[in-house]
Amino acid sequence: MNGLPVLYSFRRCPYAMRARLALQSSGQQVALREVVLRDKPAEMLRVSPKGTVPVLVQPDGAVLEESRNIMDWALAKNDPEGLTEWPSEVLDAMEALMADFDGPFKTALDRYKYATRYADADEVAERNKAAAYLMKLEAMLEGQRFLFGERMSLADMAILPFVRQYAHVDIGWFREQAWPNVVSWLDAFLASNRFSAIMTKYPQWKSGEAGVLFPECGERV
Ligand SMILES: N[C@@H](CCC(=O)N[C@@H](CS)C(=O)NCC(=O)O)C(=O)O
Repeated sequence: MNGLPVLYSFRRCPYAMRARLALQSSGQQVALREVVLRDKPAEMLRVSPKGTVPVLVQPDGAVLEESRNIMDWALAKNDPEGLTEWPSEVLDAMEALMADFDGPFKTALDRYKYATRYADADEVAERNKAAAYLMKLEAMLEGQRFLFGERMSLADMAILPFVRQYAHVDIGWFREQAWPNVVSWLDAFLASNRFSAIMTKYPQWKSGEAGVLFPECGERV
């Protein structure tokens, strides 16, 4: 495991999920250290004091502490699925879409999911704010399997874990809404080998341990 980048990760975190999805697609192996958010390892906080996961530490000590940067780093090394290989105008549209989901969609999602933590949050209003972004995806998915065509893109990979989080706040309600394309897109992702390969359960990493080799076989599944 020596010489491999280290990834501090948390299984259920959507940001860590998308980092693992990109690493798994690229076949870039890391030593994964499973973090418990209420008990973050001192080793992680030393290199990334802001204390969020995922964090990737390269063998030369360089630190990536934003999930999008970890995705971009892995896919720049190797992108066998062509997740980033699209015409420049499509790549621009993907960036704009990912910014919407990382920004106002995620803000509304947090205030919907954790409404009790925000004194002024109206759960239904926040749910509706986020829903407007899902209606945009619904239109994009009309007649095609993925957001930008018949194959997965960086944007699908970056956004799906957050749509999963939204859906699971109230899955019954989510399934009844007028977005059948979004439901099918999410269901196909949740049923995929790709998803199960990044959702393996690992015990909490303890200082001095090597970490777990991820992805397990270094190949895309
Ligand atoms: N902008 C960061 C956000 C990462 C983030 O907020 N992760 C959450 C977990 S899903 C976290 O670590 N929160 C810190 C905490 O809960 O203590 C990224 O893209 O990596």
